Amino acid sequence: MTYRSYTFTHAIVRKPGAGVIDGLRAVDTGAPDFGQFQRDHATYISLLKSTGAGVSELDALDNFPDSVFVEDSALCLPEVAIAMRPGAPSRLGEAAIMAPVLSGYYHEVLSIEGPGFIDGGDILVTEREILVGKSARTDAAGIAELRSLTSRWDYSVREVQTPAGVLHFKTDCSLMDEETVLTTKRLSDTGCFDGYRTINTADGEEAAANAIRFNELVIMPSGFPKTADKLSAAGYTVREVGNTEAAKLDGGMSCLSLRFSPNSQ
Ligand code: CIR
Repeated sequence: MTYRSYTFTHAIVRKPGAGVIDGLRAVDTGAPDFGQFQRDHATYISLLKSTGAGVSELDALDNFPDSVFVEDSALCLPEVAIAMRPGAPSRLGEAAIMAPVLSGYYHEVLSIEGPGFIDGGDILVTEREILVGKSARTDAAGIAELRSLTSRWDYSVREVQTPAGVLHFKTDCSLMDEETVLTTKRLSDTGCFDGYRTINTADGEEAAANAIRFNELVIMPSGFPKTADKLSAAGYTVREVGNTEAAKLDGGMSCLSLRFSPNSQ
């Protein structure tokens, strides 16, 4: 398969544990329903698998309520996997647990050592660069360390700003193809996607921005019909997954997997 920033041979997911109901949230809208969370997670996994990718399903981690959101623990590039340094104290330990898993796929696994912090959810890898949003979880020192680690492979890391009150940069955007980003208007208005083609989420459907392009599919949360129609009209093959329970914990489609095509395989 030709490498593209949206074609993947593998994904890693982690089963939600019963403790997921204690996950972090910006606003408490009630505890997630564990059974519904599990059912939506199973649908998500079956969609990833339907594209032909190998999906590794890790066991739940009882001591880490947010560990179902595996994206934040690592960045997976074709050449290297890098364990992140999550900015929430309760999540810091998730990266060290993910690193040995990634060693099963990569010859080289590096780590952000600190003192800075960086969450995978703040990182958007496109064909031409790596955009990283500063946020409440990701700081300039974390971004600088990522820049230093990836310079060996000539990656260009660009620091941008996650909108105030938005958890992660990718809460508000997703890569659709080599030149197209699905984004909220509040994020595209910052100019960070100048030079890309952008598709804005429909008004009132900002929560649809956290979707994933995974091989031939665009996997998005259900309940955002106008944005789904826009994407279908633009030629994407859209699949919807219930996300009501993960959304109570500020999580969505990208957070639930690490997606990658390692060169070493
Ligand atoms: C957290 O606050 O860390 C989790 N409740 C949600 C993480 C969502 N992850 C992501 O956007 N990449």
